[in-house]
Amino acid sequence: MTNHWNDLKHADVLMIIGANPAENHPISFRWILKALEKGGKLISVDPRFTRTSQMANVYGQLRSGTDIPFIGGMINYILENELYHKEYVAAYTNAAYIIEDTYSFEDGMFSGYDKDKRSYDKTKWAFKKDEEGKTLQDPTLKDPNCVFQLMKKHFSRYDIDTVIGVTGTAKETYLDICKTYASTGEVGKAGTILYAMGGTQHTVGTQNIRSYAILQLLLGNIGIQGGGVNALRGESNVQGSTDFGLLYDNVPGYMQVPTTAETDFTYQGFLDRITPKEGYWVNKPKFYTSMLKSFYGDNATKGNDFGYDYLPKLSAGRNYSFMRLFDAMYRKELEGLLLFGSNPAVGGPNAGKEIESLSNLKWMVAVDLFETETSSFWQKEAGADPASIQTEVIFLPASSSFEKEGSVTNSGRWMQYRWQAIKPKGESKADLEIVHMLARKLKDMYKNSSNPADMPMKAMTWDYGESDHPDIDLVCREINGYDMKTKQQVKIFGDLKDDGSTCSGNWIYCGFYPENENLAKRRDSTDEGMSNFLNWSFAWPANRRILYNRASADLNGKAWSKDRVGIEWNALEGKWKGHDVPDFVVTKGPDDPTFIDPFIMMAGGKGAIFASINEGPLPEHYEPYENPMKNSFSSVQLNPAVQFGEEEMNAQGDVSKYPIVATTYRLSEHWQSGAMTRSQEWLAELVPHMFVEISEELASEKGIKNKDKIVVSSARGEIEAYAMVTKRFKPYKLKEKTVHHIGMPWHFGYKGIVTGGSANRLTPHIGDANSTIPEYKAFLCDVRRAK
Ligand SMILES: Nc1nc2c(c(=O)[nH]1)N[C@H]1C(S)=C(S)[C@@H](COP(=O)(O)OP(=O)(O)OC[C@H]3O[C@@H](n4cnc5c(=O)[nH]c(N)nc54)[C@H](O)[C@@H]3O)O[C@H]1N2
Ligand SMILES: Nc1nc2c(c(=O)[nH]1)N[C@H]1C(S)=C(S)[C@@H](COP(=O)(O)OP(=O)(O)OC[C@H]3O[C@@H](n4cnc5c(=O)[nH]c(N)nc54)[C@H](O)[C@@H]3O)O[C@H]1N2
Ligand SMILES: [Mo]
Repeated sequence: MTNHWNDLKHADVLMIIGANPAENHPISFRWILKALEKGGKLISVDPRFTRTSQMANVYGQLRSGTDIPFIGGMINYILENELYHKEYVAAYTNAAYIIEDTYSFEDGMFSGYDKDKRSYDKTKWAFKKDEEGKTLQDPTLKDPNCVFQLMKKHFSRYDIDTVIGVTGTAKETYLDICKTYASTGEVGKAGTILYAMGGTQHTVGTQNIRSYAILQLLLGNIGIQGGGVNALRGESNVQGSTDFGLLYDNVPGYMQVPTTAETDFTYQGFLDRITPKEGYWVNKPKFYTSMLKSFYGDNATKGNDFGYDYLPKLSAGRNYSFMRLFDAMYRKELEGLLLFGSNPAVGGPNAGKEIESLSNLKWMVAVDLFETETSSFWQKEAGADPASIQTEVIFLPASSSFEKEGSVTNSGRWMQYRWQAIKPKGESKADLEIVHMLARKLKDMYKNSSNPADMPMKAMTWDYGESDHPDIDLVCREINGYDMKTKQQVKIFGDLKDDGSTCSGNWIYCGFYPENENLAKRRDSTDEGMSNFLNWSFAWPANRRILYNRASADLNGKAWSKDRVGIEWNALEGKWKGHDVPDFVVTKGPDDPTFIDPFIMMAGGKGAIFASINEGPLPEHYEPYENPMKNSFSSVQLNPAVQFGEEEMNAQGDVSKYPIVATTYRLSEHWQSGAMTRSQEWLAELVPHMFVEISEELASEKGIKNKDKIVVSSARGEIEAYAMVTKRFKPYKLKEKTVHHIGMPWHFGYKGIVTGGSANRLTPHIGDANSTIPEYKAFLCDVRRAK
């Protein structure tokens, strides 16, 4: 989230697209209700009428996989009717930047495409620079090669009739949504966008979110109270784990993992590659070196490049995301797997094939609260022949969240400490204890080795106490960072150094533990204004509650709205004041020539309307991997930058055989792969069966009645489920034809008190061109009555 949960109450209009917080983030919904109580308007955009839709003033139905046309049409409406926030767009975004003449866009393709690699040469879309290396700009936004004009041209193709022919939305509803949301472009108004998996789990997932960001920049909705692009994160610590390098190509603090490419042979070469020439990221070497110091302590010296060579390197050009790891298992390239709290036999895409992959492992260690479908994939009940599976499975019982201490970070980037509530049951241990014991054991085993390959293990510092229970306070101090000589805690990331004199495990959390107080433990609920609660816990970065808050004020530093002051320049006192922690030195006024623009992490400090990611600098619609119709916007059917994995894993269904569009979603009563909730009597009783929601029209076409047993089939497999005949789905009237749409939860498996077919037996093994998140939300299937 650029903003945070409590801040939602300040919005004039909230658009929830690709998320269903009333059911999946129910506690948060109180802040949304507070906005509505004050007269705010709620828009819900979802293929299915949800409990969130039920609370909305306007509900827009769209076919799964058509968010870019939906938002693209809104962008076009706003540009055509000049409803954007003109001063904001011109000053705070890269709308004025001039693009090189090598940029072009024709029939769905940008310039610079390499067909064999399925990738683009992004230098073709570069900003045009003058001799001094400064980006050329046209503040009048009239130059035909400036971002504003290129964007205008690009989205002019997203006219309302073409859009609704693709999304299937009713025209009056669509116009109502355009008008209602565009009203937040007025100076002083605030609109927020909330999204989650309905937006991301697509082959165009990243561009879906880019389209929300462009819309928000046009309306001047970023950096202000009640605005933002707000990702409703998933499990309680999904935000925290991503911050700490969960993704395969990230180390903590959103920095890159080195690769085997030539540029990365030396630390300096690597730093040169990953450090941009402008924006706050110029400080990356300070953050990276401080991180290496936290990893290797005194074994990281200037002479050995701070232990850079100890870091494992990614094979250049290889992708190590979730699906690609299963591909590698399928090809028998992986021997072993450590599984900490994960149940891919139910939660993974094309789960049938992923289970086959598991059987190619020599060993697997599952660390979990329960024996899941994954840790027992070799059993008869899973449809396997145990005698033929050689994988050795070791199960380690884990303790649950209530049985251990530590912090979790919520979607609003608030790091909140949780104390242990009860002692662990039986022999179960906290994940941190398991990792701690393993690390200590490994270090002991390697301590006398002289093999250079063992140096990383030998050089690693692991000073969290001698007992099996690590001292979390020491972990916290190291995450924050300290001066290597004095051992004084660092106060802010601005104090980190690239000469090895400081350490910090994660620069974005630097400052949560200054001196002797762990701010994640703070619980002062005094609101000093605008619900930012600056003394409650700690928000990264630097306890800032709203990112890019410079944009909450105009060029002169005056708040756009007196009811919604983030920060404001106080000329009398010569400093920025307000209700948040400013993004910059507080005494630097708006007239200071060295003043940084609001989007401090970006080149030139400008919000990126134009941003070069893998499939292009502007979002363009491509149909999902499996789709019911020809792309109306170009002759290019699938996102041209999507990479294919193992061929045998990604069977593709054709519309002639599988004519129905399907999506998957969550229920309040169940949690994820269901391991936890299907083992819990009360929740199991509330939703005891796998079901599929189908429209009345489809039901009558197929001769299916409510509660009938049906079979749902896709190119990957089939499952049985009960039919729930509902008005929540309607057939979609698209340009060429009418298509049926169904939806189903993905919480079921064969373990636990209640069991049922797993939706992921049906889903495809293909994902987004940037993040590789699987396309769980749009695929083709067919339904029939079970015999
Ligand atoms: N009770 C409960 N709460 C949970 C979870 C749980 O399992 N149970 N899981 C947690 C986790 S890890 C996560 S990530 C979050 C996820 O939270 P959400 O993203 O809210 O979860 P979903 O229900 O998967 O998807 C949201 C909506 O997207 C819609 N959708 C499907 N396709 C499209 C599309 O193409 N475009 C648009 N705009 N919408 C589409 C679906 O119909 C659905 O209503 O929830 C968290 N909260
Ligand atoms: N079709 C479809 N598939 C999806 C999605 C979808 O929308 N549609 N959503 C995707 C998303 S967003 C997500 S996040 C994934 C989730 O996929 P998984 O992470 O595989 O699913 P969970 O059920 O959350 O698995 C968590 C496991 O952790 C265990 N556990 C709970 N607490 C602890 C603990 O403290 N320590 C340890 N070691 N174990 C613990 C639980 O018992 C459970 O077995 O699924 C994805 N799969
Ligand atoms: Mo998630």
